[in-house]
Amino acid sequence: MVGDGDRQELRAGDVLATKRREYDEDDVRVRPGRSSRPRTRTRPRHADAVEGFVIAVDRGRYTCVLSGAGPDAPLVTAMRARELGRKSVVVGDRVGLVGDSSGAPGALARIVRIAERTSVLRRTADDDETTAEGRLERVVVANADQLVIVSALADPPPRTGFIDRCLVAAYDADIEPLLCLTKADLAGPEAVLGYYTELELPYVLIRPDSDLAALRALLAGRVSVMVGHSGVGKSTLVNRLVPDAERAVGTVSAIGRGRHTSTSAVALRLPAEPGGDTGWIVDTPGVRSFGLAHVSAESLLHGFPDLVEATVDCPANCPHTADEADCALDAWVAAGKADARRLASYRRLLASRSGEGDPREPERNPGDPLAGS
Ligand SMILES: Nc1nc2c(ncn2[C@@H]2O[C@H](COP(=O)(O)OP(=O)(O)OP(=O)(O)O)[C@@H](O)[C@H]2O)c(=O)[nH]1
Ligand SMILES: [Mg+2]
Repeated sequence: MVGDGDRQELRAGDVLATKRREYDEDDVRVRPGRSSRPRTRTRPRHADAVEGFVIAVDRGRYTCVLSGAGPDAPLVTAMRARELGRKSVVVGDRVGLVGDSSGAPGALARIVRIAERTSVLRRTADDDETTAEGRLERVVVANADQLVIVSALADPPPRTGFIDRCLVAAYDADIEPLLCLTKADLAGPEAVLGYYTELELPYVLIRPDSDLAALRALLAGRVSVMVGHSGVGKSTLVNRLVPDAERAVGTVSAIGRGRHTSTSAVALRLPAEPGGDTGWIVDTPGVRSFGLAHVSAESLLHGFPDLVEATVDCPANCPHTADEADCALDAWVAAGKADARRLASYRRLLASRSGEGDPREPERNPGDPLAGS
């Protein structure tokens, strides 16, 4: 929303342009028309702001790289300017910086504006929008192009319900999903890939000795964010992709849960591919669940492109639940057009939003390995 201050400033700019035209006839030809002039939210006193990209956030300090700066340029530490109000700044944000942006030791810049975000990946602590926890919405990362859903094939076992939730979040945020199956040395991918047959979901398989060329090609020139349970190998992978990343790597305990080794999101610059742009990979802390309270019931279906087509045959306002006799999804699955487990997963998600289902293990689907344990 444009605040009053901004509107005034736009008007002031318009007057200035008109006046200048009186003095310089050439100006009329070169200046773009009024309507095509880009609207700017720049406050005059920050006309000197430089653009930065937020790569880490830690206790009110934001680490940024200046746009256009090479990999060896110093990092800029910044704080938020008061005028940002309550707007949060997250990893991936493109910001305007004023003050000392030299990156010299002890230098502190100020973030005076946040560029409009091209995407916002959100999650809530749980699914329940009626509780404080459920409403607590976290922005995981801004401006990501790709969501790398990292799932181990064993230790911890894959949870298709979790992957399904990440897919919902990706489609909801308009971020392309990529399934990254790690620990392929410990178990085969057949069960997980079989579950997603109808989806044409891009995927990569990772083992400790695998060549990462295919993954590097998919990451080149884009901002990708990794999400996954603790212990699935996100930081291990980042360390392989970015040789000087030095991300801490944890051990997976006997019960198959990692220890949340990484504690905050950090964006790392990927080595440039020959002739290509550099890209960024965001390592995030492991999450236990991916709450979707912020996603409307209708939007949930967008995470299930293999089912969505069937719903044109549903009655108006069909809730798509199992007890809705005329829901077209059952016939669609019976005709072999989608996997019955995907429909069950979708309905479990619907149920979890209305407070049904098992809140402790919302992401475990019955067909998953070790699902019964
Ligand atoms: N066998 C095998 N082990 C792996 C592989 N990738 C990672 N690991 C191990 O899995 C454990 C956890 O790896 P991390 O990279 O710390 O996992 P993470 O996803 O970053 O975990 P959090 O930071 O807690 O979210 C480490 O002991 C790794 O050595 C793999 O491909 N195969
Ligand atoms: Mg980690």
